[in-house]
Amino acid sequence: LSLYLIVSVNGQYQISDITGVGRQFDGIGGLSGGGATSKLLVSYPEPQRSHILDLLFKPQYGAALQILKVEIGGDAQTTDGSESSHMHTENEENYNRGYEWWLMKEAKMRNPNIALWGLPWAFPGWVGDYGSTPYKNITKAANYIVNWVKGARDVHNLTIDFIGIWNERTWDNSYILELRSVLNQNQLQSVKIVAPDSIEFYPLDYTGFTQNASVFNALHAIGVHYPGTQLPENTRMSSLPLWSSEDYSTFNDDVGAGCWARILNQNYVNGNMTSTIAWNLITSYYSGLPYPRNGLMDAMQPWTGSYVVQDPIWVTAHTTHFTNVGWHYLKHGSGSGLLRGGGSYVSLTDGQNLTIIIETMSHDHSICVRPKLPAYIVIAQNITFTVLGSFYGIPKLYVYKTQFRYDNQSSQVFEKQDDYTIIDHTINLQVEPDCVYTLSTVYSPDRVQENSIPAPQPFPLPYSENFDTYDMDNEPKYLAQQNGAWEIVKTSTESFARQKTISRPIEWCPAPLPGTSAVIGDSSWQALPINVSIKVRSPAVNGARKLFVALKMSGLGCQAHFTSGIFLWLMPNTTTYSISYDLYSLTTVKSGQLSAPISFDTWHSISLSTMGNTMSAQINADYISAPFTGSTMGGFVGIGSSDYGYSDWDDLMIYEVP
Ligand code: 147
Repeated sequence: LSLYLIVSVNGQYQISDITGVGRQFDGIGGLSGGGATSKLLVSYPEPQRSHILDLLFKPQYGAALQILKVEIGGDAQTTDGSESSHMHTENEENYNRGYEWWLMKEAKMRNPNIALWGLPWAFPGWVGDYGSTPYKNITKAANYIVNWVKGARDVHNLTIDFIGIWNERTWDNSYILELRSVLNQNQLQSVKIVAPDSIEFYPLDYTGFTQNASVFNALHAIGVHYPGTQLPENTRMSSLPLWSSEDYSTFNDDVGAGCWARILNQNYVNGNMTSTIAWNLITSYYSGLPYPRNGLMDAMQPWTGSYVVQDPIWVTAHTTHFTNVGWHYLKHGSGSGLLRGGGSYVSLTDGQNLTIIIETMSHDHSICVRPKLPAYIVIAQNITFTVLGSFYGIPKLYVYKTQFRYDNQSSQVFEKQDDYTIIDHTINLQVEPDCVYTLSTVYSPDRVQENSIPAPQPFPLPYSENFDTYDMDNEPKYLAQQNGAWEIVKTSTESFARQKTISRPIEWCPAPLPGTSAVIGDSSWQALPINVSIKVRSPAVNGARKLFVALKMSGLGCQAHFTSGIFLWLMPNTTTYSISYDLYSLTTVKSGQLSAPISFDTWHSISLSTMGNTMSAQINADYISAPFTGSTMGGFVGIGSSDYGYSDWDDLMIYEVP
């Protein structure tokens, strides 16, 4: 008998607004960027691209996200690549680079109420007078960010709702005040500042941050990262909205979905946080880059249109289909709280409607990337809710259920159940571990079943790219810039890709690369022959000093110190070439002289291949061959430069293994 007592527990809870409601619900969002996480999405074929965007943004359809947060590109590596700045240099502005503008427009098209949010990771060097912080000249930095907000409005007709400071780096109170004042000077009073976007779990006490009354007044919300659902007591009681402004970052299997379900509820229950943003929105970066499958769903097959709708999408739906930003949570103990048998419940209302979300994620099935999750137990439980106040007369609720199973039975994911008829103002539920339930007066249709998703295929070979089919300033498809910014340049006679970052950015990575790089293809590629044409200007007009063409590039992201591969290096205006197995060219394994220099301002044809134990290169008319003794790891095809400066690239060919 005693055995039975410990496997199930009863709990009684009130759902009531008699003593008022809790904090305002500010929405669930996804983060595109930080960095380059949506790179492959934009080149998807139709109709798959539209299907995917529907799954992310269309109300009551898939994730139905309420917020889209994007990176404000800064030309430097920010996790899975670099995103282009709208001002590579102080004297130019361009609002047609990259894919975040496109993504924001697609999101708005599907949900005009979606909130938009911009946050920088890296900055172009000039913003900080070529130092390592953007706060050296706060007026310059504020103007740079406000330009991005104005570009969104004037070029794309997008209204930016929120703007941040500097992702996970120091904040500066005078910069926050300056940003507020430059926004106001530009009639952008409606653009709200969220800060500091720092990592909380160290743990950081934010009261010092908001003690300054003018800073407090300049802020709309405190945004913290990976809070593990907790905040220090004095921060948790702040009258400012508290947001988990980056969270999740977990492999998107059902444990990842469990993580997401648990934090979506418990960020409010434990931490008073009323908005949670998933890093990242969608896995649209090559596998082989850091944090694989950390998106709410995967779409990394633009060449086939293949994608996977993972369960974090449907966990999101449990909240977003049944709420709107501006609703209120019910208070702790009268609609929101922890469950006796483990797990949590939250209730939200607009004054009339009621939505209750229950999650019972077990410890091992809801571990997130960070911080460490303390041990706890979840057991089966009988839950009784007594419905009071404005909700007293509600006759029935729609019910949606997810149950993740780890016992060879199939999971149920966001399945509509029979309606629940409320008798005697009482709701009774028997709940197992690893479930999410939504009970709501709001109806949402059954989960959409995706049909005819194309099968995945390896990167298509042979592959050729002549950069002729783009508009000026477009970022070339499939070419995943890792540091720097590649854009299409069109002249009356030719069209090619140019790397356009000409000075060292204010980097975000702790151990940044000294130059530029971009990769394409597949992280498992071994022996491949490639051809590419290069052209470079003199350093006097910002040409790069040393270019590379690479095979087998691996160890990317912020780990540039560990990037290995076969790197063929060429020095413009000289006859010197060299080969190294690392991106920093620390160990030269072969070097020599060409019969003619890599002259400025003309195209040079380069080939590189490996076969068995031999690597070979052809540079114009010169042929080089050497034994290959480097890493056996596969990797991408890559191009780039040892420093910052223009480099031009054309006619890239990647052949099948002969
Ligand atoms: C965050 C970044 O803001 C994202 O761009 C992305 O890199 C994400 C990946 O999980 O992580 O930054 C963090 C990186 C490391 C830690 C915390 C946040 N950490 O090790 O505690």
